[in-house]
Amino acid sequence: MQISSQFDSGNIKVIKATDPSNIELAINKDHQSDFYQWFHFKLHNNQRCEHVLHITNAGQSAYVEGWQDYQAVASYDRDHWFRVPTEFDGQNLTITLTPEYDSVYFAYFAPYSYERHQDLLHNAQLDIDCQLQVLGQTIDGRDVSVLKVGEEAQDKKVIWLTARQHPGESMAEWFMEGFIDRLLDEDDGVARALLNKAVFYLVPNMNPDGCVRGHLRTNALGVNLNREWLEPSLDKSPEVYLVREKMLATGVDMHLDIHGDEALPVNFVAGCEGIPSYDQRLKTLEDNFKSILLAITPEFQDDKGYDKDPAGQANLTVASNWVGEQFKCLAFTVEMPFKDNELLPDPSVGWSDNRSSLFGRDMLTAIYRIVGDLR
Ligand code: GEM
Ligand code: ZN
Repeated sequence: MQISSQFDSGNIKVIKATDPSNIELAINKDHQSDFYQWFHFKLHNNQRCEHVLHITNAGQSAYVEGWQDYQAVASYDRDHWFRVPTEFDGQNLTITLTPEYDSVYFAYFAPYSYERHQDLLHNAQLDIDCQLQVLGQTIDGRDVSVLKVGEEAQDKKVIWLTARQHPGESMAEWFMEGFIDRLLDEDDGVARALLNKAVFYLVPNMNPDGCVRGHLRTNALGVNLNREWLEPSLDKSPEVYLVREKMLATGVDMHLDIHGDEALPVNFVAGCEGIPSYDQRLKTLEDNFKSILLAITPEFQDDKGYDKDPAGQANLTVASNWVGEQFKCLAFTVEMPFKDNELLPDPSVGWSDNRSSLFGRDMLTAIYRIVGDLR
């Protein structure tokens, strides 16, 4: 029996792997950080017996409440990911599976690889309406890439989407894949009408280094990019620095920052109610956008979410708060679950790569319905 993780976004440490009924593993921390929760590894064994895998340090992970009612994902072909029986006893996360094939992958959520990221960018650039721009490089030397879709014009709004500041939240890039595919679909009326009203700047992956390294929450230097937006630096957080400079150059009329949430089994958004410039205009925009999204898809809800920030007390190091304050615009953090949408549960896959992608496609319609009111 072999267990390995030396591949894109791989993360596991093998403690003991001799007896299939008692495999002991641990998740590695992000480099230069105490955060950990993302795992992704391969088990190879030709014995068709029940395998019991214990992740022995789950009790000290970043978001322990994320393991309650959580089911790990597995795949034999690295394309279809399904949920497998998983229990948490407060310390150990225990996954149980009798494999159908010799090789099986396990992960915290369906991985989105760096190769697929490159394919997403380069397939998009083939579209006449899309320009692939490289803003600079990350700490490990990867491109900070943005897709510009459409052309600026006096009467057009400027809409930014950023995603996967937190690398373990791979659902964020599945969301972006669905969003981009639909936005570039020349047969899609919403997409075509929207491009007459807005130009888009899309960053499908804010943190490619952290993704490849198998991190949960930080970049190659262990920096949480979603706490860098007030004072980013080229030597600590070039990913944020470069995107933020581009935003200052283009202006922003609307921003969505796409994330995943470990604990809440729902899709939700977090607004800018705590920024100093919050006013009735922004509140009305936020309320209208949420009402629109509720009407578009039952995959969204607005009953559960983060605690609201008290007036004037928003953390302006957080992307959507800084953007909302800087540009006095509609800005949301969008959260999808690592678990499932409890309002529409699917026990076989839970919340998934495909449902994330479809949610991204639905977001286009919501933006189309609000774009005329942004300013
Ligand atoms: C969260 S967003 C921080 C809280 N935001 C608001 N507006 N309350 C983070 O960065 O901790 C996003 C995430 O981690 O998924
Ligand atoms: Zn996040």
